[in-house]
Amino acid sequence: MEKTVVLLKPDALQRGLVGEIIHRFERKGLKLVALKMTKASEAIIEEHYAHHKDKPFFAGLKKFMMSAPLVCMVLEGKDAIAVVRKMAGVTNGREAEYGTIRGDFSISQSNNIAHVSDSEEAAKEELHRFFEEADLHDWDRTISPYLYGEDEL
Ligand code: FUP
Repeated sequence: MEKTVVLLKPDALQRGLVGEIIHRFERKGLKLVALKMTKASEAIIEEHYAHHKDKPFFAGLKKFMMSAPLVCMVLEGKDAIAVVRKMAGVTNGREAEYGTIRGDFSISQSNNIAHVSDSEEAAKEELHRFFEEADLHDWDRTISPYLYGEDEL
């Protein structure tokens, strides 16, 4: 099964939305395999958003991402990367569809509640960037046969 990384940003933590968002992922059927809080260093944020480092909004983005701990999780499931991207909605909260996390909770392009992996390559890199091997839990979810068809498992 595919793994994807979600980082709940400081606005999610400050606004008390962490439980609501994890609840959405759990109800969807995604399996939580890692969950932790971490205060991101400047170096980690610069690496994570390296593709934006010359943009005018970069200093503000960095300040925002370091203003409170991040709630970091790894979710597992069939096509988890695409499923979680769809649940998050597009980057700009003002344009994100209602029913998505950003569409329901954000009115901003920068303070948009969550970062989610956007490709297999990004998911692998982010997993190594934000997690240690010991953070990952390979637990047996007994209800999996009820969440997926036999051919999907
Ligand atoms: P995403 O893949 O959805 O995280 O989106 P991007 O890589 O385009 O953006 C990364 C972060 O930069 C997002 F959290 C939003 C922020 N950003 C801005 O603040 N202003 C912009 O014009 C574009 C992105």
